[in-house]
Amino acid sequence: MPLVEVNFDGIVGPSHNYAGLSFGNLAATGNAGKTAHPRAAALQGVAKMRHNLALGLPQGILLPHPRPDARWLASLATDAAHAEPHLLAQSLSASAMWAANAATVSPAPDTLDGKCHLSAANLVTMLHRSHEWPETLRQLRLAFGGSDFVVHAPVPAPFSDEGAANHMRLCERHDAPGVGVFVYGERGGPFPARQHIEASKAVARAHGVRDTVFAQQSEEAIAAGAFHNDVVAVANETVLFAHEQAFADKQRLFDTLAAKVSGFQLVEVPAAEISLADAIKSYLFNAQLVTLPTGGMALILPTDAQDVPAVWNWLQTMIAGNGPIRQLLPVDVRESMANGGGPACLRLRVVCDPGTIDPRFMVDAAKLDAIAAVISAEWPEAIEAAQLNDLALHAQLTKARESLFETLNLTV
Ligand code: SUG
Repeated sequence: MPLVEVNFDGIVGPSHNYAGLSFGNLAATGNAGKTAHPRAAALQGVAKMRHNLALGLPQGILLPHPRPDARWLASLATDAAHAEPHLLAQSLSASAMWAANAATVSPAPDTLDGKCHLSAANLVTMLHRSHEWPETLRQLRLAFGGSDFVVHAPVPAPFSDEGAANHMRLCERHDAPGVGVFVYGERGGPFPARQHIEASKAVARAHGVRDTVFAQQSEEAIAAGAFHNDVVAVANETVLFAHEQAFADKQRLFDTLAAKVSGFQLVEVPAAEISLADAIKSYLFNAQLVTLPTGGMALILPTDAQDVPAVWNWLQTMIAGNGPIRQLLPVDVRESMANGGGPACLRLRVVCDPGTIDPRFMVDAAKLDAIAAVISAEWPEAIEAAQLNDLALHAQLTKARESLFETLNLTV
């Protein structure tokens, strides 16, 4: 079976809420305290997967983490019944839904040992995300337990790593050797730079990536709210789609890629046409740029991009031209978007033979129906900020997750 790109979407967990925990993520802090709708959020995620399956794209899943995270609270010598509200909120986030932050992936054609390497991200910059990695690692070791894969534990603190959200791969075709572009940050104005260059270098070394490029995110992008590179740039095969202000030294990056990648195509959006602020509000770059089985590339982008006239007009002009991106396919992921997570945040890309993945982590339309039935029956309809300390709600969250795992024949 040839190597293909499989997208693993994080199923939105039943604790999805707006606690405003991510400093530097303008949507998340701007929506702090609003009522969240976990059931609708998770069904939006399932609808996106159905949409992508219907395009003929193979689809996988990663599963919600236990919330509140009792193991993490125990490591702080407390529990959900006694934790102070600020700690309880940190233990309840459904942030594992953003699977692009689960790991960095280097497919087999790029690595010295010819295996596909995955490194779980430590996510140490944000407290609510810093305790994701043990469950992420457990799931990755199950899903990618076969001999074609090597799954690595995270890089140690303090070198912060946010996974594939700061990594791009350019190649002639998915199954051909590619260049791993590791994007790191140094400064972000008032906001933290979440990807440390030492973490990127350690991951590249651990994976044995033959061809690497290290590129710095621009300070202005992070300061404008691009807390991850995938908020201002996305790559697929030979194409890099990026905002003019995404990188600190864009010319060096573009020249390097042009020299390394045969057929390299840059689709750059000028700041004069779409400001960084509009790019971040619309999340047009936080799109899944995919090669369709029928040929040509499509941009699966949030419906929010339609609401920003400068963005939608620019996209219409792009499509009318003769560039490599031939279709715009909007998907509604508004509940996730309100926490700063678009279509690309919700998925982890793995180029592999789908037959080598634990089948419990692969989905088809029938399995998505079964997942949607559990979500509809068990996910809370709404979670308000004042409910976060409700022990009955916590019991519901645990039961909902257990039902999903049972349906998928997985152990919690
Ligand atoms: O880490 N939001 C996430 C959004 C992650 C988006 N992922 C990518 N760009 N790949 C974050 O900032 C908000 C959670 C809260 O505030 O409760 C949050 O974690």
